Amino acid sequence: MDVLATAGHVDHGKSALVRALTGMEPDRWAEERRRGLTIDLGFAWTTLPSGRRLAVVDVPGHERFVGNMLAGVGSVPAALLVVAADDGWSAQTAEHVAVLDALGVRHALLAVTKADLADPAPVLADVRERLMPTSMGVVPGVAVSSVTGEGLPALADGLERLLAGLPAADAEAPVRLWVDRAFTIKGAGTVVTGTLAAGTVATGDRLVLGDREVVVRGMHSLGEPVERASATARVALNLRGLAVEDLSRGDALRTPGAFRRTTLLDVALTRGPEERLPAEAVVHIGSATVGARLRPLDGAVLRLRLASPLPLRIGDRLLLRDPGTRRVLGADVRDVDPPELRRRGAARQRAADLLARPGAAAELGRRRVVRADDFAAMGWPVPDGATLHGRWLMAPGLADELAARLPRAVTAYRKAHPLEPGPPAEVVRRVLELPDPELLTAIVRPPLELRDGRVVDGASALPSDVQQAVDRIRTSLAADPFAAPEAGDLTAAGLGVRELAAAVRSGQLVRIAEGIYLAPGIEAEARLRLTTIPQPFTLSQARQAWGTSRRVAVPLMEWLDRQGVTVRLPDNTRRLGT
Ligand SMILES: Nc1nc2c(ncn2[C@@H]2O[C@H](COP(=O)(O)OP(=O)(O)OP(=O)(O)O)[C@@H](O)[C@H]2O)c(=O)[nH]1
Ligand SMILES: [Mg+2]
Repeated sequence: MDVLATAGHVDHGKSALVRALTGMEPDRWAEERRRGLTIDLGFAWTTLPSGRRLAVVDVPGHERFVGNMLAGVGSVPAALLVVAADDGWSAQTAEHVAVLDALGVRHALLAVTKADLADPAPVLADVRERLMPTSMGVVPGVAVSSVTGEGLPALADGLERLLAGLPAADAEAPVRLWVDRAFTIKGAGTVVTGTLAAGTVATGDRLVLGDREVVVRGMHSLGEPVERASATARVALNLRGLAVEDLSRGDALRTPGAFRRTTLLDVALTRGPEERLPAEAVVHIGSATVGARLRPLDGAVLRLRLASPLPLRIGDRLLLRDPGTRRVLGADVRDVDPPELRRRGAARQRAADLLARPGAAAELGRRRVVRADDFAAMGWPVPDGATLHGRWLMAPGLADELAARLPRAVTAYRKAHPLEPGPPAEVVRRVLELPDPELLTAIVRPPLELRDGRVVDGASALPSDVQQAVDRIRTSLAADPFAAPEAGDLTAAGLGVRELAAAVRSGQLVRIAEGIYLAPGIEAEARLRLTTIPQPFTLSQARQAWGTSRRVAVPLMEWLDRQGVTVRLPDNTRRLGT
């Protein structure tokens, strides 16, 4: 199916033409039919001679209802511009064309109506010329009369050609259905309608609205029940889990996780600005309308702060409208999660960066590490060379760079904390400025290892049960540094000769003599206590200063002699060495 919207000045015959083309009444409200004036969007459809199905969103031309017009054209890829032969190019012709141009609509057909009332040729020529510099470029035109039926076959023909030239919509893309109507149907509940511009919706699908989940209970397309519909399509969804009061025009039903809602974004104007920008404007996308504060960064680049969040992606086209002057500008979303700009000159630099269209690789480089789903939801593809680690996407080369930095960081930590086997993962995470310790698995490489929540040198690190036993011994030695564990305690803790040797190699214990193990730093502690007693001293005096038994004191004294900490005198007493 294809979908297009009408456009054009009030009373130029848009609805009459839709009626003549489809046989359906686009003016849904009694008030509209009574006044002969379209107020809100109308919907009609037909099958063209080729069999092609076409849905038409009929918009109001009256200047007061331009907001409704904007909601109608926001999601359609093509337009049917209607100009009356007896009136020609008019105020809302110009306004609607400016809107289509700002939205970047490239496919259009011109219908000059009321050909039974005036010669359509001059209007055809004039309007086609005025369209030339817009996004629509060279637009084919047909003269029609909805009263006599003249030109209707040529119109159908022109539509066939227009639709055949439309690029195919992406049926695999995530869904963002901008709601244009919400109502209740007795017995069915809440129903919303919209133009599906991309993606596929099927009954049973889970979608999100704001941060609520809803389920598609049933759906219709062009008045018929369907199981699924792919873009481009008009759809009516019957939703479970939602009251009609919870919804309104401008809400978006989205594939869960596929879009991020944002209130701050950077955009680049499609053109200009030729005049000073207003400080505030209304942002239109799809059927949504949100107030925004404009902060020009430099040239055509602006930062927008929205009054309420919108689900936006990089590459989205927005329409900025100043309701006072009715001026419209097109703007492309360049970043939905922009950095703060604090330094002097940061705004100008940011504008230059965005105008250079950095691309996904540069963007990831700037962010270093980002949640993969978040990056995709911003609208970026996965750049070449990026690496995925669990839920995280890392910039090309970053893991290698951090892995190369890590050994020095571990060595520095161990120097500062000689009693620990290595830095805790959380410390390393902070030092490397990573958002999640999970990422360390990508960065800790041999001989370093992640063990028991720490980054350790695999060559000297202990198996975790041994490490735990050693930790217990070290804890008791911290309380009483000279109370070397008894042989039985070591055996009970599972520490045999090999394990103890490994603990000594890793610098966590000091072997004083066979079966006597103390903590590193014992030398300084022993010396300190010996300075408190008269020199020279006996073994027994040293033992008392250390508060230990002969089992420990005898080998420790000899070990200290060997280290030169103490000097043995001929009478078997000792003094401290120099
Ligand atoms: N003679 C003649 N009258 C027409 C033709 N098309 C529309 N009209 C008349 O023009 C008037 C306005 O037509 P509509 O179709 O309601 O115009 P519109 O563009 O939909 O107007 P809005 O929706 O209010 O912007 C109606 O009285 C129509 O009957 C035509 O081809 N020939
Ligand atoms: Mg109308």
